[in-house]
Amino acid sequence: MTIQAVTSTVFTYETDKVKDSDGHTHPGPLRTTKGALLTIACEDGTAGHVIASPADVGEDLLAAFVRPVLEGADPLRHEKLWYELYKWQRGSGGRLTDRVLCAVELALWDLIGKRLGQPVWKLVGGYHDKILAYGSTMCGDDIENGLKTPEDYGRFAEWLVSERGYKAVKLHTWMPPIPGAPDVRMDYKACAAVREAVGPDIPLMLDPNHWYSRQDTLWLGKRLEELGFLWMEEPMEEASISSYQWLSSNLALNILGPESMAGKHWTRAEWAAKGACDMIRTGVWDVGGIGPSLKCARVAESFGMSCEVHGTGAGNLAVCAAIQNTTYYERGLLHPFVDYDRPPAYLRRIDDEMDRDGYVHMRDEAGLGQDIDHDYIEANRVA
Ligand code: LLH
Ligand code: MG
Repeated sequence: MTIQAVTSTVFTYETDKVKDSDGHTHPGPLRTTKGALLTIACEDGTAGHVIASPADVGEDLLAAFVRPVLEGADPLRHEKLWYELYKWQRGSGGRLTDRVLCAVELALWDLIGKRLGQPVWKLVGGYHDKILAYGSTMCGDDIENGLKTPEDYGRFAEWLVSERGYKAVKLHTWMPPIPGAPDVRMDYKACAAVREAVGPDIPLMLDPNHWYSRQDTLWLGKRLEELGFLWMEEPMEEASISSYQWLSSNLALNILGPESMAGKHWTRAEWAAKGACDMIRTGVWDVGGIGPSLKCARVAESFGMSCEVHGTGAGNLAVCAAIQNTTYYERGLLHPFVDYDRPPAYLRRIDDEMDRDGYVHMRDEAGLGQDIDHDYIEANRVA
């Protein structure tokens, strides 16, 4: 079986979310936006799919890099195909990003799963058949009764735990361009309000502004230790490994990283070797797919660390389920005014339905486990 065609279908759908000028997601008025369906198909009609951002699967990228590697190839040789694409990155002038690599790799895994009649999470490890999710909030905002005040965070966290069943919660606090942000003291107040609201037994994590100074970060980290937080992630520029070595040696609190730092599993290995973190971060869209995420997990395992997966969706869920050394699946981003459990129009159900006890159960369906509404996409495709 060989790959015959790689295509991208751009479509429109309605969303109630907006991105601010710094790229953080918040609730917003209903508006029309665009998504893309990447399809990798074999000559016998077997096809793998993934939903991606149109910019990551543009026709120019498919023509220049993806089709020359994939067309005519055996999809089961995924590691070889990943390497061939990866090697294009250096000479691509920055066009072939890790997100492009990820989109292609996820569609390839979906194809492999469908071809073999097996779920991807089992093919790549199959350690957990269910995984606890943590409720991951959106960043702070200036919306009345949204996530504007520490008390808003406390109220929302209490709802997440007592009404929705989450067994752990992570706060994203206020970041520019929200007026007054960033402010470590406000961050601390939000964390204290959440601890007060959920009690001492619920694990809590913090993902604050990413450009704090060493001193602000240390001050906040010491307060989080007092509040019994499980981890803090990305409080400083991640390119400065020395800053994270310094931070980790000055705090008992777990530091999780790197999340947004380039370099895939190679960077994660450097962080582990240099003692810059206590837990390793990966995420399929950050490191170029499921394959490199599994390598990050093996690096973490070799250093006796957990590997905590960044972000939501079928690919990240498959990694969480595949590996032994992880704690949670990140479910979000959540906000009092957003119904996370309602699928977008292009899906028949969300990828990560969660039960009342806070578990996401893995499905026994072939492929990645996304339930894509192909009729909707066809009816709403952009010419
Ligand atoms: O800045 C944001 O909106 C969040 O930090 C976001 O990137 C989120 O995905 C994250 O970092 N989760 O851990
Ligand atoms: Mg993060």
